[in-house]
Amino acid sequence: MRITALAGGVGGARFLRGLLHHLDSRPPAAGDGPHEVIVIGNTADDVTLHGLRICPDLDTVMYTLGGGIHPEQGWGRAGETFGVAAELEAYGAEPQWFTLGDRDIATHLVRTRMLGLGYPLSAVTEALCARWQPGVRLLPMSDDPIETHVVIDDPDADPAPDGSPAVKAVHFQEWWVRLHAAAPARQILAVGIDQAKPAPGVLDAIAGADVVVLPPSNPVVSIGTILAVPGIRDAIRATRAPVVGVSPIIGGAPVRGMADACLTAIGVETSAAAVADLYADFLGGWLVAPGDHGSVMPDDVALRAVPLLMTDLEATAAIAGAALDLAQELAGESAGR
Ligand code: FO1
Repeated sequence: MRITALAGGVGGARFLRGLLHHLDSRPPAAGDGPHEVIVIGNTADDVTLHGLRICPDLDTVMYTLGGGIHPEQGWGRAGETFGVAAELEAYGAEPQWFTLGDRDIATHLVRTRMLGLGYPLSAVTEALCARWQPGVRLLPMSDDPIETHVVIDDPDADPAPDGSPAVKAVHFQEWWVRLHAAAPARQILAVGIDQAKPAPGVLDAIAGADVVVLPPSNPVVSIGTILAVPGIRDAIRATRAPVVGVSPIIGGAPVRGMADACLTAIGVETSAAAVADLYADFLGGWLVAPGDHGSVMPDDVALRAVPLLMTDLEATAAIAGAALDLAQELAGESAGR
């Protein structure tokens, strides 16, 4: 089975780990080759700090599936040391609010050097994954620079002449990590996305998929951003593959992260149904938690209620299995039509 998944950071990576574990126990259909998973990763969280290009969502998928992730954090490396970070602090090198571990820095040094030599991000990611062997093909959504920036009130500046509060734009990482998404986002902008193209292989991965899966990643700054790369949403709407998603919201709250702050910023209710609505133009099936089964869903989206807490590998594998089962039902129906 060829599965293409759109993934953001921690939640997406954890889901993918469960998906691979589930596929280990799901023999390919007769005549099919081995299962193949292609991951289209969000790159708009990317940031340049201390002269290094950092790709948090790509690294979280690579480390999680490659066995190097810090398991509790869901980002950065296991067994980290912070010698370089301590030295940077001693120099007063800003910013101090984004902690880079020594092992993680090696990833950013290799990436920054290759980008500087002219390699596209997709080639850099392939090179880094050659070491980590994540068991999936990890594609950046685009090789072009895209960065999420957040417009927030600027308490230090005078109000505008019309009296409206002064605002400023900060990089998503500053809003997310330093401000804990506590400053209300007046706007969330993916800077550069209109000029961006899907990375090589991305559109083919969508068109050639047997199943397209949306893990429970942030619907605004992860999945939403991937969908906003010109050409990607159209490809998902056009693919013959059933598209099945897993709600990142359980009972009106995000399982982790701060998807609620992001949804509020775009005027969307924090609910499983409201997120499904964001994908209504292509979504075939939607997994929600048992308590959310009653909520009104967009038309012709097949709903399944399953426990959605990714408490451990087996629980996550069961969610992934339910998503694939739903996709096969949908494929069977459309084949039947
Ligand atoms: N998140 C934090 O809350 N604090 C940090 O200091 C931090 C450092 C960091 C370094 C590398 C990296 O790949 C991720 C890091 N993150 C940190 C997480 C990051 O902000 C998020 O994983 C994503 O951007 C959101 O999905």
